[in-house]
Amino acid sequence: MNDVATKAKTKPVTSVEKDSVENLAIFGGLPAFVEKLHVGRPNIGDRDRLMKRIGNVLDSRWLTNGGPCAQEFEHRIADLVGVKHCIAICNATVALEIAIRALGLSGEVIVPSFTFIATAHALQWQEITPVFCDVKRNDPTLDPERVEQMITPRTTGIIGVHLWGHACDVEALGEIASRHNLRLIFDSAHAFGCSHGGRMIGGFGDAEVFSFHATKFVNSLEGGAVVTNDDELAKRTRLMQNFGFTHYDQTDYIGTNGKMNEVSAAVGLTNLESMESIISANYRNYEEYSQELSELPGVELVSYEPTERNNYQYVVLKIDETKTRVSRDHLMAILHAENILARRYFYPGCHRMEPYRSYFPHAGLLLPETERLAERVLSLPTGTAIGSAEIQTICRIIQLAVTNGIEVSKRLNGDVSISE
Ligand code: T4K
Repeated sequence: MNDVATKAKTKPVTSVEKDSVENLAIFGGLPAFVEKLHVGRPNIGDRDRLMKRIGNVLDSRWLTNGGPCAQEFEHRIADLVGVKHCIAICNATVALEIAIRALGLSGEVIVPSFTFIATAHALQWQEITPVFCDVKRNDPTLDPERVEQMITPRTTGIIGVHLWGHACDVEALGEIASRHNLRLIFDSAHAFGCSHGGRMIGGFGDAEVFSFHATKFVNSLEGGAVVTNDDELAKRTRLMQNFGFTHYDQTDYIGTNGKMNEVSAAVGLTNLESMESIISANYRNYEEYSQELSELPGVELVSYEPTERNNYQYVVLKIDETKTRVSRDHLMAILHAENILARRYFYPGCHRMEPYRSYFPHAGLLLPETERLAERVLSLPTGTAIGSAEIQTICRIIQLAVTNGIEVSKRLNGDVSISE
C-alpha cells in the first residue's frame, strides 16, 4: 500500500529553537518552517490504486454523466451513512443549490451566519433570502430557540450546519420544522463520517449535503453529494443535476450541470479506502494538540463528543484574550510569520460579508454568539500532511506567545500584517 495516511511527512524545520520572544519570526527570527503548513492540506490515498482506477476510466472512454465510478462512489457513501439515496455532485455548493431547489424552497430560509459563505450563497444565488440565526453559547450550531423566533410567513425552510463535524440539535430542529411545516436540510460539509446519537450524519432532515472538496478529510478533488431517504426528492435531485433530462431530448424540470466526473469519483473511491487511517491520523493530531495546549490559560481546544464517531478534521482553538493577553489576530499573525497558516474559520460570519453586510446592516444585533465566536476561533493545521514534529513546534510557538502575551502584544502594537 502506498497510503500517505499511514506515513505523515515531516516538513523541514529550521534549526532555530523558539525559546524566546526574540526568536519569533514576526520579530525577525527565522521562520520555524521552511515550507508553508496549510490548514486543509489534502489527504491522498493509495496512488497505485488511484492510477489503476484512472487508467480504467481512460480505457473505458466513459468520463462523466453517471459513470461506473460515480455510481460506485454513491453506493459506498449511501452504505457508510445508512441512507437510501446518494447523488454525487460536482461540489457541495452546487449540491446545496440543487437540494434547495429540489425541495422547492423560496422566500426566506433560516441559516446560521457562522458558516462558510457557500451555505448563504446557495440560497441567495436563487434569490432566496438567507435569514441569519445565532448559534448556541458553547456550541457552534444553530440555536433552536432563536430559530423559532425568526420564523415568518415567508419562511419555507431551515438549513442547519454541522459545523466542524459537531451535530446540530437535529431533534429540536426537526420538531420545529414539522410544527411549522418547513423543510429541513443539513449542510454536512464537515460531518462526513460523524455520528449523532449513534446514528451516522446523513440521514437527518429532508436531505443532507456532504463536501468532498480537496480540503475535506475525504476528498474527490472537488465533489459533493446529496443524501436522503426521500425517494421523490432523490429522483428530482438526480434529474436536476443532469439538466432535468428524463429521456433523450426531453426535460421535465429546470436543471443544471452538477454531475461528478469519473476521475473525481475515482479519487473519492480511493480516498474512502483510507478513510479510517485518515481519521486515526486526525485523532492522533487532535490528542497531541490537546495535551500540549491543555495547561495554557485562555486557550481552549474545541473538543469532540467522545461517545460519537468523529472525523477530527478540524483542530480549532478558542482564544480568550482576557487571559492570553495576546489577541487571536496577533496569534494568527505570529503563526503566519512562522509559515503556519492558521485560519479564522468562519470569521467574520456571513452577515459581515458582502452582499449580506449591505442587505442586512443590523443583522449583528441578533447574532451576539456568532460575533463572539468569530472573534475567537483559530483553526490549526492537521491531517496526514503533518505529524508530531510539526505539532510540537506549533504548540511551542503558541505557548511562547501566550506565556509572554503582554510583551508580545505591546511589541505588535496593534499593527499586524498577515502574509499568506
Ligand atoms: N458548506 C460548508 C459549511 C463548507 O465549509 C463548505 C466548504 C461548503 C459548504 C462548500 O463546499 P464545496 O463547494 O467547496 O465542496 C476552503 C474550501 O475551499 C471549502 O471547500 C471549505 N468549505 C472551506 C472551509 O475551506 P477556502 O476559501 O478557505 O480555501 P483555500 O483555497 O484558502 O484553501 C484552504 C487551505 O487549504 C489553504 O491553506 C490552502 C490549502 N490547500 C487548498 C487546496 C485547494 C491545499 O493545501 N491544497 C489544495 O489543493 O475554502
